Amino acid sequence: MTRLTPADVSCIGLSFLRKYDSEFRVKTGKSLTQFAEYLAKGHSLKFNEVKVAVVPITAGKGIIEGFSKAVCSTLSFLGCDAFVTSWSDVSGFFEAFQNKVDVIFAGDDSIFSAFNLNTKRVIENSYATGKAYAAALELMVKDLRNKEILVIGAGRVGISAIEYFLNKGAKVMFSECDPDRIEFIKKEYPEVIYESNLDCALPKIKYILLAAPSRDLLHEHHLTSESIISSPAIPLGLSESALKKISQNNLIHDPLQLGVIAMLSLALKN
Ligand code: 2YG
Repeated sequence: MTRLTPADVSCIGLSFLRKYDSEFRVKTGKSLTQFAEYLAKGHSLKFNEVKVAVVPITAGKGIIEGFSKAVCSTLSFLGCDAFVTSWSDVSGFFEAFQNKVDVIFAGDDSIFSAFNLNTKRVIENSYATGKAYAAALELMVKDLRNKEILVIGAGRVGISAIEYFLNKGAKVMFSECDPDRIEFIKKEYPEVIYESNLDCALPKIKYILLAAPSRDLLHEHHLTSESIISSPAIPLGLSESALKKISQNNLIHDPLQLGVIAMLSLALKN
């Protein structure tokens, strides 16, 4: 699983999020708040009535400077009463319970999750991120029915996105280098077509969900000006020439925000 760096998250504050929100609206037609409600299948989520604690976790490789603050800023931007606990780990959970929060966000090196203390629902970041980036691609493509979508990377994020696309009637192809993952997808999702060679699949497939965390995976010959790319993967797998080839309004990519928004939305939806 990709581990974010302080450089990935240090910029994520309220003014940055305001700019990100307006760019997201141009690309998808929805604000981040409207997107959160879209993910909750239209349930109106009263974010300003939700109290959230973000608990820093020192386990394993330890705290990522700025990570909890970035999560907190994203949640505050949606209107939640969000704070980072003064204490970390179990003490931080204790502090969250003392403050009678509705949701706790916390992440170690393996799992980053939202815990809804009222409904006992737990939403893991990879699952939520896959849904978020699939839904963002759907909004940019407008209608997924019978559209060909290529999912690059069949890890937890890619699988979550594949399920979203299948539920929406899309024709899904996937690309993956790990043989065990390839076998898993062929067995669990037989209707999903394996593309062994990106140079054959692209640029004929215009809609791409890029969930493989590798640099320079896609180059200009893989894309056209009509390519639409939704990329949760860190680092972004487009080469300089590929980035120049596509319209910036046809690319959705961020290190953390959409995943956090989807975690909250899915944790709250009843
Ligand atoms: O509390 C802290 O500061 C650290 N224990 C957080 C560690 C998070 C590790 N996980 C990641 O960096 C990413 N999987 C987070 C989500 C990335 C979304 N694209």
